[in-house]
Amino acid sequence: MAHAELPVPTFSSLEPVYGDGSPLEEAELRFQILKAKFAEVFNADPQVYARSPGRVNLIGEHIDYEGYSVLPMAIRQDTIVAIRKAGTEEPKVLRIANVNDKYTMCTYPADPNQEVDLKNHRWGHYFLCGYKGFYEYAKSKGLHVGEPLGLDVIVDGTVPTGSGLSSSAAFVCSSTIAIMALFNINLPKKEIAQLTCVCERHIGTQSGGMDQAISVMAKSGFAELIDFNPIRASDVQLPPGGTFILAHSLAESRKAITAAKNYNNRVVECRLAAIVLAKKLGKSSEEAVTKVKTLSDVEWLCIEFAKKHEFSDPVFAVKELLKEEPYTVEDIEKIISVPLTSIFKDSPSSLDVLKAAESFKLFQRASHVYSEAKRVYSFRDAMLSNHSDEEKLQELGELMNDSHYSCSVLYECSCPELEELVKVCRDNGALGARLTGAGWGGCAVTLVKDGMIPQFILNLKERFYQSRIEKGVINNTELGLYVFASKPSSGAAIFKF
Ligand code: NG1
Repeated sequence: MAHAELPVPTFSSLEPVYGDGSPLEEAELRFQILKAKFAEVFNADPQVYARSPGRVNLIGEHIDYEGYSVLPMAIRQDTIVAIRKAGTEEPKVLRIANVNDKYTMCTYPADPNQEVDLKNHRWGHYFLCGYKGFYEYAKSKGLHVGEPLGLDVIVDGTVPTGSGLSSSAAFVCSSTIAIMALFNINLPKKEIAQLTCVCERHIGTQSGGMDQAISVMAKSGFAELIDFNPIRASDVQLPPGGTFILAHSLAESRKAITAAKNYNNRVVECRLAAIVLAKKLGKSSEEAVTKVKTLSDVEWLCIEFAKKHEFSDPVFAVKELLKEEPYTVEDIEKIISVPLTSIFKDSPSSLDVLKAAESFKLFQRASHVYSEAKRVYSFRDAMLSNHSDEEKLQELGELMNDSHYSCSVLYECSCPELEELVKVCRDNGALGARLTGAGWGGCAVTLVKDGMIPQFILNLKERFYQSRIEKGVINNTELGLYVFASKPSSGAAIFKF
């Protein structure tokens, strides 16, 4: 059976996930601490544990929500959720604690219909996303899971937060899977990937499904080409001789909090670009507004247009039909004859975007999305080609550099710290370097020849981190948390001991 058709695996020991040697020892210690913390806080043992990893996206940025394929791999850092059903005494509550005392206990009523309070962001909200999503799923499938119960939960996460490595998806996926396991429900991984993507939208970001898909479906040793609608994962083997190094820019990317200006803003800009293109390519206003949701919906129209001019690239249509200057609300409404507020009337987070934005860069965003979508396939093709490993690594590096340029200049999701870091990586021999994840802070991923790794990390330390260590931004001893080599790791798992 295909990997994605299988349920999330359940293990009674840690080896199948954490391997042996020091990773296993480290995991054993984490589980011991979790168990002890559970006893201390709730005076009981957890009934079940679930873990789900963070990820690094190698290429394909800000295109998953436009329906395009992406190419991430799971990293070894993960989130573990330990859980048990609490007593039946009233009031029933969700008590969510963390092994790290920095995250104080969050308490919520055991009510799956409660809204997530987006104006007061709390770390426990991500668990609530999984809790709500689980009950919505059960209801939609007519599953009898009984009256909502109180739950006791302890969380342990090693994915650095705000780093573009998807600590949020690791948390939402491990929470959802832990709750499901508590109710003895398991599903094919591709369905859990879809379900957890819907869960995470309760946090107020209009996410695509990349992070949850790779966190749930990853396979040790492989990156995955993830396709959407329907979700699919195909294994991609990275060429030998090169390693992906992750380096944190030390600027925190706070996606949920800055959504109206950054992440959701770009989702809205892409939708508007798609609607304007549809209108310019002959669709009626009504059809454009009701049927066109993403740039992938109008790609075929753009290609038809390009072909009439003896081109085949949808970017040709973008260049011919959209202006480079930002569009005001009035500019767009004049073209499509529909008020923007009515297009987004059912999406409060999009209405927040309209309130926060003065104008929209449709040309730049559409150019990024179509060109980045193409780079994902070029990246995959480079790996499958019969070129030498050396040539393959060069090609991958160049595509990563092109992707970064597009993210930085056309999509404007970089920041000064990431720009500096990417430059330092390239100046010190990286084959390619780019921001990874949503951007506006967080990590860069850089491809480095194996033989150069120790010297490369040393140079990064000297040329990027040293001044920050001196300013007290980070501690010398913590450097390993901010720069590390990463091999493709395995996906979500359940533990019952
Ligand atoms: P981060 O912020 O790196 O976890 C976000 C989205 C992805 C994708 C990338 C940009 C969530 C959970 N994840 O990732 O779906 O759109 O940005 O490629 O919102």
